[in-house]
Amino acid sequence: MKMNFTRRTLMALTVVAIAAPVYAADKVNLRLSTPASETDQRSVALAEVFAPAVAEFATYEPHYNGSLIAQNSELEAIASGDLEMSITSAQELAQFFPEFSIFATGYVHQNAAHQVDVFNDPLMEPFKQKVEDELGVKLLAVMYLGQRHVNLRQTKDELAVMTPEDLAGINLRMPGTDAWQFLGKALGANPTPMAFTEVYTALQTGSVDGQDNPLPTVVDAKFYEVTNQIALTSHLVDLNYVAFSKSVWDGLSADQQAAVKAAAEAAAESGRQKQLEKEESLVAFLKEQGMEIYKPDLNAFRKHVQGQYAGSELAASWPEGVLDRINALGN
Ligand code: KDO
Repeated sequence: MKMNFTRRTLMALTVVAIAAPVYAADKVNLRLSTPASETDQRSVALAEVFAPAVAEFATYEPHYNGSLIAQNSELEAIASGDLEMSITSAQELAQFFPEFSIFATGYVHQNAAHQVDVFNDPLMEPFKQKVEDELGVKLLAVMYLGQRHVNLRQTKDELAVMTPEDLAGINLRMPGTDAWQFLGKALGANPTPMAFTEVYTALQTGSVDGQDNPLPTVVDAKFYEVTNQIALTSHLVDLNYVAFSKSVWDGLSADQQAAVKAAAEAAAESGRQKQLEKEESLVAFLKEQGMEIYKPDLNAFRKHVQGQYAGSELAASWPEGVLDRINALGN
């Protein structure tokens, strides 16, 4: 865990980053690191929409599958000037700023449009400002990852997941930060921390019983080859932010900054629409692959998950009134 990564260390790293912005030839070189694959819709959107829109003054150099920086270490890399961009998560940000766990809480965001409304609402300003001031990272746009569901090796005959009680003792891989682990427990499972790039093999060998991710990720990462069922828990309408180095940003002209922001927003919108389409269409594909896909008792899951967060240490870090404001922006 990086909770001991103190604010003072962050400030020091930010100063280093300010002193050494990364430029390639006379264009800014923007290295992006992500655990996602090249074919993931967020990667595709950045390569096809973001990169050409900034090509006049920037080169875009993406690194996929965690090949440059390991999952959950990208923000530190940006802070220390070793990376210019990432597709970060609220869970990762919560390692530094616990209040970000509010955006990583089960059954809070209602859908993709709600995520955008929350991201653009004034309620986000203090969150964004803190990340910028203390980590040297600008959050440019919100990307839609999708509705996360429980995806298991067991067949439905072996284990039908209707309520959180059915997940008791199930080793559910969750990414390795506190906010993720909390969510896994809140679902009723036994969460096992693991990097995304290790999940396929862990499912194949049975070292975990399952994992949670949106349907497009289950397909992109081919998890359907090594699992048998998906219980449509929709426990997290998951998001990522386009994270950008503040020191690089500060070296750009006002026009270039505007172009970078607009390009990130356009890429996010393009990726969001494609991801939504995929969530719809992939149910049929996954069924054709032999996956059993069904709806559990959503009220039971929602009630259990919300009950776990209420009064928790995570909830104690949420600024007063923010949850109500998020809810008010929903349906
Ligand atoms: C994952 O590790 O399950 C996760 O879906 C978490 C997300 O925040 C994000 O890091 C994502 O992986 C990667 O981009 C790979 O899709």
